[in-house]
Amino acid sequence: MLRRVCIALAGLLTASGCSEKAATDEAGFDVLADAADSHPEAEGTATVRSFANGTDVELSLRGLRPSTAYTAHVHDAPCDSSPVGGGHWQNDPDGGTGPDNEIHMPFNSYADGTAKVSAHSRHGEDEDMRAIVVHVDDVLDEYGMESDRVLCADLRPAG
Ligand SMILES: [Cu+2]
Repeated sequence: MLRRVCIALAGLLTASGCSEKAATDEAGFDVLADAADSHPEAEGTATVRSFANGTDVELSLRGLRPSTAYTAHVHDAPCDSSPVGGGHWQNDPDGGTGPDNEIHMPFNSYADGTAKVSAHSRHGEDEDMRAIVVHVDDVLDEYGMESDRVLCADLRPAG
């Protein structure tokens, strides 16, 4: 689901009002087939607000395994790509894999299986921010998972 809004207060919109514009993407997460056994109830939403000089990401998740370590990243391809979501989005393709060039969101779920995650990047809107992928590490063997990718949310329509 894609929603773009120009942030402007009604009645205060001026000719330059859209210079403050932000692009907001709201997307729902889908459980990946390989994670259906380990995460049968997982769901949630991703909200990405991109400004000229920064991007805010918020994740709201439910149905995760309790008190478990996860990592989410902004990815550079749609959820129907192979592998799911492609690779990590990078601000600069030659800039390396550090958190200043990618958007990394390591987090732990709460005991009730929920998680609230927020991250900020100093890099602004980029059409190559295509998906958010949530990874888990420590249940792969237990469930015979071939991939650590659990959930994916498309930030933009494919194509
Ligand atoms: Cu990732």
